[in-house]
Amino acid sequence: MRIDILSLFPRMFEGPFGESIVKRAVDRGLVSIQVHNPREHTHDRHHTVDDSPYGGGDGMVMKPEPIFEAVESVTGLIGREAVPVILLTPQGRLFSHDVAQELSREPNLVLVCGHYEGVDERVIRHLVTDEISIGEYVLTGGELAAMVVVDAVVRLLPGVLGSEGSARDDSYARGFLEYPQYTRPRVYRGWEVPEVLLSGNHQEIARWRSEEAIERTLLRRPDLLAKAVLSEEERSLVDSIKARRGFN
Ligand code: 6GU
Repeated sequence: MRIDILSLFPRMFEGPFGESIVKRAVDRGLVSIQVHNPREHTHDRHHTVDDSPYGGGDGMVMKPEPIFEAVESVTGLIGREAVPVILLTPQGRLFSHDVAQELSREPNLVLVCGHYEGVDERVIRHLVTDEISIGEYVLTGGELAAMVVVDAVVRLLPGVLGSEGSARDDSYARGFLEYPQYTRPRVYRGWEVPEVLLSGNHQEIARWRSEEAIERTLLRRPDLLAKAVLSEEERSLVDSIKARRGFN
């Protein structure tokens, strides 16, 4: 996959993409991530990227020309049509595991980080193909949101997660929250690891984990369970946990 990001603050990406799993994915050639500054696509002496809004009002609006030209230079490099151009904005559709999976199937993504009071509407109407928000709060810009999207998408790419875990088993992919995990020591400050995990009985361990995951999901996120696709065994576990815990 190739990801191109347009941002007025390219250095913000150095930390998150220069560490850990995303960095390793880049180093192994599983993904290429390029950050471009629209300011380099201005033609005036002051490299102007924003201006006051027509009609008046507070704040500044990102001008269309540097964004169009930056995106066109990128899509020109890729040399193909129909590349998704995604604006990160609180106006967008809500990001989720499903959206991450959808994006992970694309060979190319262009992410545009919005700033100031917004982006000239012609960018949205005639250049952008999708708008994404990462949650119901307002950030100072789209950069952190772009990092979140890239992180969630890259870990789904084939080969990125090795023995550290399989994306297929993600709690959100299965519709459950995760079961509790423990590691050594067996007793820490008097708190013991659940006996079943030391039993060596893999069938019992698997059942305990399913029960814990289901119980936790029932308590914290019943909405997830409502849309989870359950095996017959999981369905009967859900019913027995509900009965035991007094859920209806
Ligand atoms: Cl994508 N951008 C900004 N500025 N704020 C946000 C957001 C994006 N998603 C949630 N809040």
